[in-house]
Amino acid sequence: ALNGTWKNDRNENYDKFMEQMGINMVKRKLAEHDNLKLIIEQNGDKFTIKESSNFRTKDVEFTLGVQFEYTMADGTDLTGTWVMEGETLKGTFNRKDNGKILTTTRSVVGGELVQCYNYEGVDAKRIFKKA
Ligand code: MYR
Repeated sequence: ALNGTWKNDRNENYDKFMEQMGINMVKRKLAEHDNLKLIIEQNGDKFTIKESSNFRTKDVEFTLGVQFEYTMADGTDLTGTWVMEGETLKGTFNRKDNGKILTTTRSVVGGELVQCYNYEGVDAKRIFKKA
């Protein structure tokens, strides 16, 4: 159900979230309108995510329950795991630079892909429409 091509349509509280992550204002302004596109392909417990945005293109592969590394567009390194709970992907990632935890979920709600984020008490959402 998560499979497909998803284009960012709008965000909720994303600026505050990025601020909590320590991202400076100039980068936040650019990131708010980064034209993020995710192509999600699930095969059993393996996922391939083709991420593209104004910043970069990147292929990410992971297996549910298996720890992997991910570098954010600003260079911040994370290590963590996605698991599936029902129809929802739930991710727990650790920042390598400070050890703090970022949690995130992905689910399809009303035909839209909703990705929720939490970091240090601040929640945000990025909402994507199917391309
Ligand atoms: C993926 O499934 O797309 C790869 C792993 C994603 C890890 C969690 C994403 C965190 C990115 C946060 C960016 C927010 C900028 C402050």
